[in-house]
This record gives sequence, C-alpha cells and structure tokens, in this order.
Amino acid sequence: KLQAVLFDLDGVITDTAKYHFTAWKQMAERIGIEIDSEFNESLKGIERMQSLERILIHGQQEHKYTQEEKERLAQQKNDEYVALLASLTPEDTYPGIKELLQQLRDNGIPAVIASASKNAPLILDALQLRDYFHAIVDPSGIPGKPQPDIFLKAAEQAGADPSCCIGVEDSQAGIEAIRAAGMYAVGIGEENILGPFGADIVYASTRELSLQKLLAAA
Ligand code: B16
Ligand code: MG
Repeated sequence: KLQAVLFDLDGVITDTAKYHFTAWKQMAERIGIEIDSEFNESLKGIERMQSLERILIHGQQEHKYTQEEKERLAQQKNDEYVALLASLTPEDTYPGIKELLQQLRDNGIPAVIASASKNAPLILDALQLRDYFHAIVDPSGIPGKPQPDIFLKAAEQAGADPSCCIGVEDSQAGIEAIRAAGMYAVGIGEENILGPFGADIVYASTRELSLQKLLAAA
C-alpha cells in the first residue's frame, strides 16, 4: 500500500536542472573546463561541493585549488544559479505536478521533498508549492545521493515504511538512491539514461504521472 511519495526537486518538480547546468558550465568555462550534456548527467542529484570536485577531476584540475578557492568557485556557481532562479514563477511547475500533489493531498498520502539542494525551500516558495509538502528533508549532514539516506529520511519524516514509498527522480544518482532505500523508483527522462541505474519505470514527462499509476505500482 502506498504510504508516501518522495519527490526529487530539480528536474522533477520544475526545470531547474537546466539552470544548474548553465551555472556550472559558466563557472567551468572560466577555469578552462568544458562540460557537455552527457557529463552533466553525472552531476545531477550530486551535492554542490561534490559536483565541483567531479568537474575539476573531469578537467584534470583536481589538485590545482585550495579548499578556500574551491569554496569560492562553488559560491560563484551558486550566485549565478540563484540569479537564474529569480525569474521562477508558479507557471514554471512541470505539467501534471500540481494536479498530482492535489490528488495526493485529497487522498491523505504525504508528499515529501528529497532533494540534495540547499535552495529547495526558495524554489518551492517561488513555485507556491510549499504547502503541498508534508516536509522538506534537510540534506546537510547526511550522505548524498546515490546513498539512500535522503530518501530514508523522507520516509521517516512522512512516518512511512520505505517499502511502501515511491521515489520520483530525474538523475542517475537519485534512481540509485531510491533503489538502495528499497523503494519503487519512477524515473523522469529517458529510459536509456535512467533504466541502467535501476528505474522501475521511466516516463518522458511528468505529464504522464498520476495517482492511479502510482497506486497500481505500489
Ligand atoms: P544546491 P535535486 C540537486 O538537486 C541537483 O540535481 C544538483 O545539480 C545540485 O548540485 C544539488 O541539488 C545541490 O544543489 O547547489 O542548490 O544546494 O536534483 O536533488 O533536487
Ligand atoms: Mg534532480
């Protein structure tokens, strides 16, 4: 029986994944590193400093910067990212998401945000969706995706048994995290990108999500 639905944020609730990519790309270019959309798949769902480490390794610059310099680079990326978020309005919510959240609410099934992002509360406020969520997991101090912790914490906050939860994700690391938590994994994106990481089902668009389908899966 379905007890809770645990949502990733960037790339599932709204298209902020593209803003992360733009902001990382700009920062990387300034230090002479090129990142393409295929490499970007390995950044999705990954915490900020970890993402920076991956970019530096990708550009063979992992030994070039001090911790302080790395923090400054990550800060620059976040400043650019937050500037891009300024234009976010409720219209930027992905299709079908608000309807699904309303259906969950009407049926008393808690929705929880299981995002790696420290900007999650800001984004949910801009989309005016905060009230639809029972909780937003605080990702600080817990192991990031692909570890299961963020999803296990989300289940706990909903008072749900992990095996009765469904996780919804657009990232490879996130799909792995959901599976590691022992939950049913719904991917949003492409089967060839998320299938190999263990997605139980992949939808091309959030438009295809419905409570009926989630109930049938759980
Ligand atoms: P921030 P999600 C993740 O969010 C993003 O996919 C990832 O690209 C980002 O680096 C990470 O959050 C941290 O975000 O820098 O805003 O704290 O997909 O788990 O909702
Ligand atoms: Mg995501």
